[in-house]
Amino acid sequence: MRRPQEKEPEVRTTQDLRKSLNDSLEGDIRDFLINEAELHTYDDLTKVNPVTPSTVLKCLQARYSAKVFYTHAGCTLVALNPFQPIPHLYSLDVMREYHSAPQPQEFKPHIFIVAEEAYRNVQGQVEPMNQSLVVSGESGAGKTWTSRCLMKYYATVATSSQKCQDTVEKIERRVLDSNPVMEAFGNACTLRNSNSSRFGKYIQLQLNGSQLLVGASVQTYLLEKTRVAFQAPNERNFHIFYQMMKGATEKQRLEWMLPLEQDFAWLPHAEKTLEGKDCTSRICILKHESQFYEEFEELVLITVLSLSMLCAGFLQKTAYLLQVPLDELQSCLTVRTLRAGKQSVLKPCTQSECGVRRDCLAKVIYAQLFDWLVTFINNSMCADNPTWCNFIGLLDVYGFECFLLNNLEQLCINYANEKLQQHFVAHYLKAQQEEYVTEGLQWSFIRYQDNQGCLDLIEGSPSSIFSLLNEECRLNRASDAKQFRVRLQKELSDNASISWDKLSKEPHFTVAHYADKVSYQIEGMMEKNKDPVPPEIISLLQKSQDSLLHSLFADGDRESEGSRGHSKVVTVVSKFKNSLESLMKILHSTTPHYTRCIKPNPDCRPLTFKKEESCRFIVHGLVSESRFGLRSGYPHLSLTGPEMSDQAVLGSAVEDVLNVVFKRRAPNNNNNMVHCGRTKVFLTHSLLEMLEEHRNRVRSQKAFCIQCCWRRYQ
Ligand code: AD9
Ligand code: MG
Repeated sequence: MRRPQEKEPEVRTTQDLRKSLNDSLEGDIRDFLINEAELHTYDDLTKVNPVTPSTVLKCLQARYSAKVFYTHAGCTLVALNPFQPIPHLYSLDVMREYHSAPQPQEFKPHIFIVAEEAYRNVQGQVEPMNQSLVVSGESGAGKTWTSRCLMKYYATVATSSQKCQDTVEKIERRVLDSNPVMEAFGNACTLRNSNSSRFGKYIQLQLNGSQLLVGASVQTYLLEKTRVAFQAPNERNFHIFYQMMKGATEKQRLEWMLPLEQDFAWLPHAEKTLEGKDCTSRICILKHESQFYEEFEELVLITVLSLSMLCAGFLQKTAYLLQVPLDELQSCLTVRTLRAGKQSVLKPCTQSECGVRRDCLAKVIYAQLFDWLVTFINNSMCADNPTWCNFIGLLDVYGFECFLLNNLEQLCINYANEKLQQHFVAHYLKAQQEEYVTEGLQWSFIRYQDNQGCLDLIEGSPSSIFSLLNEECRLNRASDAKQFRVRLQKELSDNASISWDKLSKEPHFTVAHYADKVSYQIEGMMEKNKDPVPPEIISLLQKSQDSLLHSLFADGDRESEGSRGHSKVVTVVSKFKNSLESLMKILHSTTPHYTRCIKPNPDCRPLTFKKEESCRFIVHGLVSESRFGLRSGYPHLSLTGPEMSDQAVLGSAVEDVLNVVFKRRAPNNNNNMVHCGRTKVFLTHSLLEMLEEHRNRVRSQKAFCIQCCWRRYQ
């Protein structure tokens, strides 16, 4: 709050000022600059001053070099991926230490602080409150790893009761077991991550009145089933295929008619290992560690092997393994039935149509299998309703994606991330905004990016990308990418979040997401949204002699092409939107805790920190979170007495106080360090820290003086 005519004061710690940071310095806060040599000691990014992308990045880099992987950013925890096992960081002893500490938040930043905070919150001071742990970050940043870590934490700390040790142990095992099984079926090696989750999941850990883990349930979101039949160059199919192929015994090989060294087109890059373990050892782990394994082995065999056979062109073997009549399998893949009123005409498929049908058979079996697996896992670990009263939910969805070519899968994934971002903004920023407005503060000093425009573009009504895609599907006409692009342009160009690259030859649209701009190709998008399943395929599978496979399709609830009336097409985006809306409802009804995982280098190299663009984007997000000290908003001093009618008077009083405290001059108000409201004075975390430090200094000086006097007196 320096007056304009005042002389520029001397900088106290000139030697600490680094030239490289000068550009990002604002006004006069140079006095309070961080010391770069000590950057790694900042365990909360809100304490870094000034908070700029450059200082935040430097701080994270310094901590990473010092092998410190967790940092607070106000209310968010930032987790840097070491890409290397750090066993001592997650040992049972460490878990117990955080769990038994009276104030775990005073310990070094750790994922266990977040875990423990949620665990304590569940019981609530007034009434129990369900909690959600939302783990976000780009692909390969460590979300799944972090979720596993959180599950282990609860499976350890929430099971200490002697009384029901047996049941608890069983549940704890089942909950932990669900991870390797679901990852085997739902994860795959991609360009970004060798164990990339190709589905989203929300696990609810159910706790009873004594806060013991008594069960769990899992909800999954949009499995990327197209991967079964198509893998981008240098990517792989789902892990389970390789694990079954490599892990089969000689006897099984014969029984399943499995060739020894067969190159399956659908199983590229079989030689790759996952986290240092090859597929043979992985399937062994799965067999030994998972109680589920035996129960679903049969199903796995049928589907996995038949799909592989199918792709290698062994129709006879496929029919045998699927236990369906060979001639019907053949005709279902090569002939389509056209219906005109009550009449039906058989029409041979072209070669490419046959390929599409084969892929469709594979996808529909795999998707049903995955759903069955999720139901199976839920049945085996979900507690009876009266037993549990609260839950802690762990959300691990696919991270924001931007490839060279992006299609419907990426649009859905990035849409999910937009929804989560909106939830974050709504939860933390809007609540604060309301308080500031009540206090009569100018909200403008908090700048944040509201992504409502982008969400309107994707899912809004009456016109949005989703609604137009759905309309195309309802019209049931041959999809034309160029025409669709024209429609998008006509109907949505008012929205600032959409644009088109005029030079691009392929029909596409570009969406400005909160994270980055992503270009989506339109070709194939409408077909993927329709996700048609020929009715012949469903009726074929219903005839399977295998009881499990038969049961998967018995009720015929999987809508097929033919069974759909034009008016009630359930498209991929409609289903996804609905499932996300239910997720958001759950999230809104719980207390959220955010962890942002950061991938420090694009190549997943151990202990390597590169300031790549991808990293920068996350850092920019963190800057806004940190800058505004979100732990509890701005720390504030509540004033007693009547409401201040004149905030200017209060402002100058605060200025005087700070001038006295800091002897020379207070930090400049233009730097947003102090804001005077009606009943409160809001300070930034950094100013608060300075005041605290000053108080400590004064106290120790006083103590020193007292000691001296005492000695002299003696
Ligand atoms: V994706 O959106 O599913 O593609 P995630 O889930 O964010 O992605 P994942 O958890 O799979 O990434 O982490 C990628 C790899 O980083 C893991 O396979 C581990 O090898 C590595 N990782 C992640 N976090 C840690 C950690 N805290 N300590 C050691 C880690 N290694
Ligand atoms: Mg993952």
